[in-house]
Amino acid sequence: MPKNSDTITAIATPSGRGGIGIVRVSGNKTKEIFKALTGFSPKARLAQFVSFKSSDQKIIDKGIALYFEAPASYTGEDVMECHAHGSRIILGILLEEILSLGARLALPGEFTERAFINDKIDLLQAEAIADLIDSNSKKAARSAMQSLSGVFSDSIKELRERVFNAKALIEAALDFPEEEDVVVDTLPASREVQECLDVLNDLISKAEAGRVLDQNPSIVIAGRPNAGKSSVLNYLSGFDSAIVSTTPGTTRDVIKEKVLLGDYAVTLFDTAGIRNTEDKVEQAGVDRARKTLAIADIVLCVHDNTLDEASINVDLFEHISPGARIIVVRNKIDLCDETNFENSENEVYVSVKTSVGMDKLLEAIYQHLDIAENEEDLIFSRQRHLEDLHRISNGLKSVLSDIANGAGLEVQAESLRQCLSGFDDLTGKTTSDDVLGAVFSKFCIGK
Ligand SMILES: Nc1nc2c(ncn2[C@@H]2O[C@H](COP(=O)(O)OP(=O)(O)O)[C@@H](O)[C@H]2O)c(=O)[nH]1
Ligand SMILES: [Mg+2]
Repeated sequence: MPKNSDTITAIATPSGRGGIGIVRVSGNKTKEIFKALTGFSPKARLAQFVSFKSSDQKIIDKGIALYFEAPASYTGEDVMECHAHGSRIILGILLEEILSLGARLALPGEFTERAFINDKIDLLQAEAIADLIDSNSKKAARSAMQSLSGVFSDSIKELRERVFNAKALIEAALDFPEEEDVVVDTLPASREVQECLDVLNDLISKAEAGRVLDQNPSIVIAGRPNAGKSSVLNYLSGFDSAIVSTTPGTTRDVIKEKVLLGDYAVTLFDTAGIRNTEDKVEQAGVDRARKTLAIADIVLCVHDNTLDEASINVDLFEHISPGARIIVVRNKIDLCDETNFENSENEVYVSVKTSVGMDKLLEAIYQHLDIAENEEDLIFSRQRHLEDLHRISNGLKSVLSDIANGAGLEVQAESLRQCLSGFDDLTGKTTSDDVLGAVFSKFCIGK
């Protein structure tokens, strides 16, 4: 029996306690399961308050049962949702009961995979669902939502249509018998292909800009011993994860914290103060600090502002990855006599101790994190998308040069056909099982 004819079930809410927990069922046994479990016949799209009962008629829980009739459901099949109390035990018993009624446990992403198979969504939208669930910033969530609504898919479909039309132009010329001496006007086709390429390049740049959305930017805090690095980490993370001490060389290992800064989830790294030291353990920490700098998206170079310029750690800059943004954080201004400080997006004067200027530091960080102001300028993309988009772009470029070099029409049409298959891979029309498997297996169970 093909696996898609099974009725599947899973707990759809995260594990742990909660007010409500949901068990989902999808497939052609759903109706029977609904009846057996609740004693009622399901009514589509109506919230029915029921007692969920086991086969020996014991009440498992009371809650809401929802029924969606195929094809008007998430998966495109008959779907039931049991909204019970959010206890792992209750949900577990409910799940066992549904399994005993003939369903099997769903694989990760299997509900969404069925939605894809039943043409409720394309592959780009399926990926957007996973990206939405996993999104770690408001911007990422909004951008994933746009893809889920079909904005990315629609641009791809529109572009595919245009490439298809360009191919039709070329194929129409192909239909002339060879012996007829017609001069084929290649201009309309080449103009159309060039326009497609322009639109595609715009999509590629939005997709490249949106590539960062699913990655937590790394913010590395570095500088001399005692400059106040660990204090900055504790301030930004909102709790004391690193030991703050007057003894230089206290932080030896790299301390890593995932925190939410405003709209953004970031990973903060506190590092050992960079200096030459005889202490082997401290030296190992310094080496790690240097390595961490190489992966930084943003480096906060913390400097004790009571010290002179010469003590800024120049050695530190050598190790920072070339693409990283650097913010010089001049700390301990509470100890300085001066009160007029000029802040810029790359240099801020703060006192972690009194919090003065820390709002400016956050603003500077936000500015560097702000990859694009408008969500429309970003497409939440994956490596797979970029590879397919570049493949199509290369295909279109070679068609243009084929046309320019007067290559045969058959060659041009074939190149365009390959571009079309690139679009189909992207939306999942012809995507290989391996790629599909890789996409859906990364979903959580119950989605
Ligand atoms: N007066 C003052 N002291 C600070 C400030 N920030 C940190 N310190 C102190 O400087 C010392 C070193 O701080 P720490 O965060 O451990 O520095 P690290 O070695 O760079 O990690 C500690 O005694 C902190 O209390 C500040 O803004 N003002
Ligand atoms: Mg420290």
